[in-house]
Amino acid sequence: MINNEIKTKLESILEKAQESIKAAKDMDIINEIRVKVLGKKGELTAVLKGMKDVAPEDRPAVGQLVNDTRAKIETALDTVKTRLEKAQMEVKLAAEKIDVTLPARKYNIGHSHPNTIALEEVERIFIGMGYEVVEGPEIEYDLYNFEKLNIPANHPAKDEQDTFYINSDIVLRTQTSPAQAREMEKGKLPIRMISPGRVFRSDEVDATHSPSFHQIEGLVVDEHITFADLKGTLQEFARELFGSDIKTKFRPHHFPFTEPSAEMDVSCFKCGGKGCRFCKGEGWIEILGCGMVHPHVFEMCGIDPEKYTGFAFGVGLERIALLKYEIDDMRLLYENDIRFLNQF
Ligand code: 2U9
Repeated sequence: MINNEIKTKLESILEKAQESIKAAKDMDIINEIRVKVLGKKGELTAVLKGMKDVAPEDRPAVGQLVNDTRAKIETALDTVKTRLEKAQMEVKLAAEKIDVTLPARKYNIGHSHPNTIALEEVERIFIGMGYEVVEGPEIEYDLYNFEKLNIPANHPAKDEQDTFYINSDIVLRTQTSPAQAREMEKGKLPIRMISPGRVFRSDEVDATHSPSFHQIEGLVVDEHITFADLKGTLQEFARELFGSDIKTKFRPHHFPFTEPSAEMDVSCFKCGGKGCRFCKGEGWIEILGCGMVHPHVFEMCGIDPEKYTGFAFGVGLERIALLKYEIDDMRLLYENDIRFLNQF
């Protein structure tokens, strides 16, 4: 009697389970059915717990019946599980379909800044003449930025208006010369170097000024270096940069760190020297400052001025970039507008 009751109960469990498995729409429902029927507190487990009331001789047959029912339900669950997973995968594959015939997305790699292009060009020219590129710190001791370059305490260039002071001993360098003074102090001679980098001056922003700009300075120190070496080198530099038919002109000037000092002009590469709007009718364009290193600078940097001579020069990188690419406002160089940069 009990056996029949159990048999009917098992058939009912199986039938109901198969029906709900068949109707299941997703894996959550399948898992719920598995717990509800086969779980620890499930319907089939409850039947097993009733085995104590079954006569011992009938227990194997009833046990077999429970196992068969469990196996049938598991098979049904697995079949639907496989079907649902397959359907899920098909939906996923359809949604993630890639059209390999679409053109690739354009990769924007940006553009070199005109300052960078000009710097690389200047470096290329001087490296070709055997110069080394040496960089120095942007925050400098007053000692290296001024004193060792023969700019004494009362010099106008030291005025608060021109220099950003961090404290009374430390400044944002106003020129890259301190990097050269440091190189001289190392005592390894001869020297043939250029020193490019950012410099700072307390200037108002306008079309030709900025509180932060870039310089390239050069320094040659050896025995028997003369003003003729300076002229030959800088003439060659100008020809490489602006064209082989360029003429150069040296005008006397004054810098505290060089003696004698000069400024170098190049013949206008737009009009060939006749005079045009670009050179403001002059036929000449000012390019750089230069001179023979002052003996006092040598002394302060530990070099014997009786044995060694040398020349130095300084050029504004922005000035070269503006001239070379015919840009009429320096501020354009600092806006980083890709439409501007793409033109060079
Ligand atoms: C040492 C000794 C001397 C570097 C020099 C200039 C002339 C010069 C200006 C160009 C435009 C600065 O950027 S600018 O405003 N520079 O005219 N610079 S000679 O002379 C040195 C450097 C280092 C030890």
